[in-house]
Amino acid sequence: MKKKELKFNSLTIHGGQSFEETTGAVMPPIFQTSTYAQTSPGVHKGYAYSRSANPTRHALERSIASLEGVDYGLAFGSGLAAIDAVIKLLQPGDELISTNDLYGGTYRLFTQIFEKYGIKFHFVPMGQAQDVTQYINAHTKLIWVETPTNPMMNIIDIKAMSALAKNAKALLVVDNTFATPYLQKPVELGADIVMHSATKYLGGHSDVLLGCLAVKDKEVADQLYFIQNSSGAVCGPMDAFLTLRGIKTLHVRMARHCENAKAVANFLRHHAKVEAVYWPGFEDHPNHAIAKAQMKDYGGMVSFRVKGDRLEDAVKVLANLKLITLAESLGGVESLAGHPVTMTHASIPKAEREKTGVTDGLIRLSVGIEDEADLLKDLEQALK
Ligand code: P1T
Repeated sequence: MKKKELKFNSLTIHGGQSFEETTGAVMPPIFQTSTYAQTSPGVHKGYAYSRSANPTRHALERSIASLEGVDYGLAFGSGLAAIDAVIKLLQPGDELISTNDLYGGTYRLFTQIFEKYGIKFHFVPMGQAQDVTQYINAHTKLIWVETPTNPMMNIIDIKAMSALAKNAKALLVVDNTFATPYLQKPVELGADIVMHSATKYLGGHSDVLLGCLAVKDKEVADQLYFIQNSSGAVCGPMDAFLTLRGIKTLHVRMARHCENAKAVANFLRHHAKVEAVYWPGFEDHPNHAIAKAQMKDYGGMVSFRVKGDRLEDAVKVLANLKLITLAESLGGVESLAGHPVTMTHASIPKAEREKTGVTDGLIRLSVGIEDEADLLKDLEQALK
């Protein structure tokens, strides 16, 4: 059976993988080496120096490419390192259109690092694709989409954004961290590059920091490989190994994350101390129909606003949680709660974040795969 014909649940385990050649090891060994013996200058077995290529990293890069349905994968030391590589495709004077609701670290990288190199960023709501058209001009080189968005769980129509990008001859990049390829395949919907903070669901166990790119076209992949090797923000072999191990259970974990998040979203929605709940599975979510069309299920993330939207109430709820841990990050097997205003989105100016709904009373939950009843009990007692 050809690997390309495998279904997703088999690809997570076998995609791009084969037994290690010299020993038959079923799991890829952790090639903890910086360099490789050469028999004559430049004559080697495909590996010369681990910044350029490392077999464990390669195994992960092949896996991520196969999951996203493309030929090219690249792995970096963090999600932000992967994003950094993508933006280095641009030149001074180029413009990028990004969703205005996105991970605070991505916003900080765009505005505080790359703006000073002459790249112009437009942060715009992307809920309605036609609202983006007015920002497109001859300098537009890249459209940056995060969907579902962090933390407001907005849904962006990838197909519609792809049509806009193609018209503008710009690249469409989708940060697929929240959905993962289990739920959403951006390249099938027209994206050129898919980006992941593999620190989250792909790794899945909150024990590794890593970023990946899956790239459709060889020419773009070659440029990104040149940047990866030249800038050097690669991941280490141990981290590549841990991420590969995480990926092997991605489909099983994601199904359970989705189930538990649905239960949590419905519980919060009917709670007297909760003002609003943000989860794309609700039929009255503004882009529910698009979520339904482009995603297999609605993911493990749920955000909500405490009644009255006061900082002290949100802080009190967070401090009262017993099973759910107050921490940055998401996508691990354990449930985490975060306060975007003071944590993940603190680097976005108040006026900017409030436009998207990131206010003092907002709490973000990464719903883990514990027993649903225990999670609901913890939320109930914390809200009390
Ligand atoms: O943390 P790192 O692996 O560098 O990934 C950055 C990143 C990129 N894109 C999205 C959608 C993300 O959520 C993140 C990281 N986010 C968190 C740490 C967080 O708690 O939201």
